[in-house]
Amino acid sequence: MNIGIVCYPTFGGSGVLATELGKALADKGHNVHFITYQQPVRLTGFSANIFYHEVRVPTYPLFDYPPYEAALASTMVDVVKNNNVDLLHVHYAIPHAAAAYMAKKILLKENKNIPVITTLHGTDITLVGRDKTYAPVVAFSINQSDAITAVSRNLKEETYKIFDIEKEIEVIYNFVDIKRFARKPIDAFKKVIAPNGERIILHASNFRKIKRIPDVIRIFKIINESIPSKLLLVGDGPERPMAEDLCRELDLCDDMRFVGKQQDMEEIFAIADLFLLPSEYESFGLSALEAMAGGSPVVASNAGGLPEIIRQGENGYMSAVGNLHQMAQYALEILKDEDIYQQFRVSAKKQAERFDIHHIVPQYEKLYEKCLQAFSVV
Ligand code: GMT
Repeated sequence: MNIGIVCYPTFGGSGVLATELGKALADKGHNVHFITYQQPVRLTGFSANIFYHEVRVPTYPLFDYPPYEAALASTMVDVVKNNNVDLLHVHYAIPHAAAAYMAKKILLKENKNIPVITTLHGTDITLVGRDKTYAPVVAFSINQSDAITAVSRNLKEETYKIFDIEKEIEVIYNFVDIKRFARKPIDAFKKVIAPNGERIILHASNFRKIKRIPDVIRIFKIINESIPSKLLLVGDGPERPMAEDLCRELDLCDDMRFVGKQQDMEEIFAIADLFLLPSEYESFGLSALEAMAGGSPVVASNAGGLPEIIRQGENGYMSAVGNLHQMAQYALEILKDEDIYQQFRVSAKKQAERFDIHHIVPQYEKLYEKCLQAFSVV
């Protein structure tokens, strides 16, 4: 198949997932055309079946806001026409589903009818999408998609609650490449972060409000008062300056390290002892799954789709959003006893295997085939 993939190329989970999906499809022999405004961060190395098409968004003195959506739709049309693309799979509804709808209509005029598949990832529905600034376009363009997928049951239910969706939403869970994440820790790296063998607590995110970064730091403070530990913070975003202030205010700077955006997350997950994700909402929590694949138990909020991947008391623990004290106690329960800790590690890896790339990618292929078949019958 020739597949066009549209996504955000940045460090967000939706772009990571879309890129990993494209790479996996290319490994299986499909031709994959990435259509993005920058090279996706996880699109590294050469693959004979992968093509990258940059969306250029020219500026003009008249434009306070360059029309990205029009540029994207036009690039989709161009890529589809010139590369015999069979279908377009767009990740994150805003504005990708609307741009795909526009591209589809233009292509139809030229007698090319191709399916558009939209994968909903989270805030494109629950936060940004539901805002009335975007909602009518989001609802319309999702309904115009030929197939809709959501990354968790929770997100599917939320989508039906928030919008009037006339079609079936299929749940296809996010995935992880178990083989890649099941790495031995690099001792030298571990020593830099925890020179005296302290426990390494990890949080990785885009540092947005929804991630509740102050909770991460305050949970760590309670842990740190009980056991020698270090907090490793990966990623960057609007909450970072506040987080640095809080670290100084709580006198934690010697035990916390901000390492910014990182490419080789598998090396970071490998040295972590526990992953913290106390978010306000997570449709899925891809970073938690990747942490589990690396053998880290997860302590998180019980928001959104997190209960679909975390098993209470087996591979991690969940508490109500904002219940810092309980989350810290759960983390200590896991970390204080080596036998318990090892059981959680084994269980975390086992759970991650259920979401292995080899189980999930075929579900997308099946959906593509179903869509193409429906189109060939028409
Ligand atoms: O919605 C966001 O915050 C951004 C989005 C992204 O692009 O990273 O994250 C969402 O998609 C991820 C991949 O499917 C999920 O793992 C995240 O849970 C989800 N984030 C939220 O729902 C907050």
